[in-house]
Amino acid sequence: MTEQSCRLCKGELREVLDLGRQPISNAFVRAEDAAKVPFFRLAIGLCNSCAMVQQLDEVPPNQMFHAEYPYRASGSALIRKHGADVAERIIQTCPRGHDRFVVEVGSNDGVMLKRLTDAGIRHLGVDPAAVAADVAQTSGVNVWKEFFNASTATRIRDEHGPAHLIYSANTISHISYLDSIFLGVDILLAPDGLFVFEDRYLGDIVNCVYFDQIYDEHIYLFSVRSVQAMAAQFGFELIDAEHLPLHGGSIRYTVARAGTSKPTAAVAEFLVRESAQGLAEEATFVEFSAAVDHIRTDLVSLLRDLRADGRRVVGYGATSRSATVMNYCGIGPELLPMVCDSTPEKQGCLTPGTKIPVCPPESFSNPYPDYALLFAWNHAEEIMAKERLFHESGGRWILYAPKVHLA
Ligand code: DWN
Ligand code: ZN
Repeated sequence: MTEQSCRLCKGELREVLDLGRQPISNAFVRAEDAAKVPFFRLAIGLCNSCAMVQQLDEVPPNQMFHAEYPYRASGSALIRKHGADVAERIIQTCPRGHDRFVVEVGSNDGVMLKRLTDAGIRHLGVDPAAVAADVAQTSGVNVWKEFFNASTATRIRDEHGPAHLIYSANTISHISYLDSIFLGVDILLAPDGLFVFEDRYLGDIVNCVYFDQIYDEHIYLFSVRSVQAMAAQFGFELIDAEHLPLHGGSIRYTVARAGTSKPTAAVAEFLVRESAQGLAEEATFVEFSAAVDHIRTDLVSLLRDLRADGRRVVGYGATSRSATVMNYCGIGPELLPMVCDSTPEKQGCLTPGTKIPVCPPESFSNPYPDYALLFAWNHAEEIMAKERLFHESGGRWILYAPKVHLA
């Protein structure tokens, strides 16, 4: 189903980038099931009216976010620390002895809510990824294993009362039916409550050519302008926007009921920067598309040259994003014999579409390759520290954005 009009404002959508036929990015399956992995056309469009960048084709949510969804938020030190920081901030805003109810949409394995549990703050996580939710429940977190929408919100409110804070990280942009999300927020949120969500930032994606942030799960690529328009459309107001260094650059959006809070200066400042960057201009994406193509040409020729020289190259981090890179560039086992990853649920499986074996991290040093293509670049600091012996023994990291380079 190809969207021609904006999912939010029904404005005209203009296609600005086509990354071709792509698999479901987290469809890590055993070899015998690899041929069954569904594909779709990965292309994005820019809305003429509200500037929302969004997928043109769409994968059904239950095919992406099913019970065995393999991503584990606690799988990196970066996200564990971020979860702790967010929880600490929430705890600071909860005056002792006051009853506060916090709902997290997309709570995954409880990396943030675990801390609220320990602090005795009333909370509820909502996440359809049942196996990840089981991990959260085991650590005492309250979770409902389902999708958040208007009907879930109604039942939460009936059972727990209004929420003072609805928080979400890297989830709201993954949901196409945002009208039901905002209706749910309207039903569940206390009159002076806040809806706070964090998502990768279009400004950084365009600026640093992070084209791998475009994959099935990322229905929308938010900008401050498009989020402001979206909130207003549903009777809310964007009152703050805070840049975070996560995942190559993210924004924490704070939304309140319209007219209940005065927006901070940050919102206006971002809008000025975005119009200077041309984030609502088609020409910006023509340039972006050319830069993406350039990366593909350079990366494939580098991998081919290294193979011709008899060098051994492997992948590091079987991220969701790596599916976009490998399938768009046509990188298969002949160029990359394996990808190592620390997520047990991915090990022993094949990468979606390109069918490269995913191996445990121990296999990385047994023996070290000559080069490692770092798909988990957003965790570069942790990974490079962990694998410093690779570099000390002459190994080189290959990175591909904003340009292909070695480290
Ligand atoms: O938006 C999303 C982000 C938040 O998480 C989701 N749509 C899905 C997921 O995206 P991702 O798979 O690109 O996430 P990460 O956090 O970039 O994935 C890191 C991958 O790297 C994981 O599979 C684990 C692996 N890893 C590793 O093998 N060794 C990570 C670290 C830190 C390591 O040391
Ligand atoms: Zn629109």
